[in-house]
Amino acid sequence: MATDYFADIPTITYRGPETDDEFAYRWYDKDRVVLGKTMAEHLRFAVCMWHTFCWPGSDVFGPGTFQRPWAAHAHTPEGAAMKRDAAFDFIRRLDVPFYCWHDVDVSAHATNVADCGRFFGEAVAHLEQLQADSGIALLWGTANLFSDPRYAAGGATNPDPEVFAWGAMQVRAALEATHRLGGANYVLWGGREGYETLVNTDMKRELDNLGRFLALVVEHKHKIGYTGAILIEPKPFEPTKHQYDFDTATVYGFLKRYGLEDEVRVNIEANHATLASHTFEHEIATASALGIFGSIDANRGDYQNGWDTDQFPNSVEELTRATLEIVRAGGFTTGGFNFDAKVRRQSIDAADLFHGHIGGIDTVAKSLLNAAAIIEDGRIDAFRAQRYAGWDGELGRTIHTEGTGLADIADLAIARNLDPQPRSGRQEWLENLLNRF
Ligand code: XUL
Ligand code: CO
Repeated sequence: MATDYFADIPTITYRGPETDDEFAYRWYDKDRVVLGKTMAEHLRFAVCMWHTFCWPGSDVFGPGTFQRPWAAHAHTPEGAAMKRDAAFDFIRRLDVPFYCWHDVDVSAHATNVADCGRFFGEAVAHLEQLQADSGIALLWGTANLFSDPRYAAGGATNPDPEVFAWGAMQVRAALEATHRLGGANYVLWGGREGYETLVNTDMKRELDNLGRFLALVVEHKHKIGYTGAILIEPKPFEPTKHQYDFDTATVYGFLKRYGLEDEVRVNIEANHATLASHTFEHEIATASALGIFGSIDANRGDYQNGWDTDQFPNSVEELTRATLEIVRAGGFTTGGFNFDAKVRRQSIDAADLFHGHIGGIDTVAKSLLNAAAIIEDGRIDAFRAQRYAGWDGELGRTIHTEGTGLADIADLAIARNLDPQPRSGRQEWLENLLNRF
């Protein structure tokens, strides 16, 4: 079963900002060198399997609106293969280097352990072939421990240890498949690792079980010799009322508690950051400061709706601030920009999938150029450096010297008769400067 669903769409190439071509990049010029690396190396774009090839265009008030040729059969092994072929055809035409999956996105639908193993095994063998033929690589794999009704009360945090064990079965298979396919990262998003009400929830036990699960994943990673990064994707709520991986800082506290802060990093999603009442760049800067920055799920929310709308990013201004933090953090190592984004329910055509991705890619690419210009200009970073310059001086160093106590510093303030004066933070001037880019 093959499909020519995308046959009318040409391969997307860079044509520059003046082009009228709707199937071209205006800013993403993959071989252009920016701050010492090509744009492709900086941005490491990935297409996600779930929104782009699995989601039917349904919402809570109505069924799917899309008529993808593979959709009606995707629960069967033949239909799942057709979906995988279509996905690689799409990614090849988009000319991006990576893709991402959940186990259930690429596999036929299984209801028992035997089919689970068989269907997923077939899928992975096929993906290995598709990757080899196309040169498209796996940015990350993950296991879906939230859609099947058996996960209604969570995966690792389920009150029933049999569900924990089912989850272990799925995650072992997905982690080993990620290893086999050369995936750069393995992601855990705790979709239902949280609670609806404390009336029925033993939080301490659930947190300990989640910590146990993560420790087992890390241990297995080392056992099989997988060298990619393990990433947790924070999200404050949705689908559960309260999720344990609320935001980057909460995840860090959790990792510290279970001794995993050197083993696990974060996959930061823009829309999850805004749901947690943070800016996207706040989450990136937090991860960078704590040494756990991993990867990005690129999308945007809606400032009026306040739920996870997963739209394609389209604000160069917002993305510039985020990209600046990524560059300041030293850029990606294993991570990249995965489009965890979906076209709207009325955008039913094959072309719409391209327009969504082209717009998102160009928005991020233009933002990288802006961030590079800001860094090359140097005035903002120079202001920041000068603002903290005292910490490189004698007093700053003394405060940080091992053995200096609170009383020593207090005595010093008295002895020197210190009288520190407020200085302008120059926010308006800096914001004006930023806007010029
Ligand atoms: C859900 C979400 C997931 C993860 C992978 O909000 O972002 O798609 O990225 O499980
Ligand atoms: Co995501």
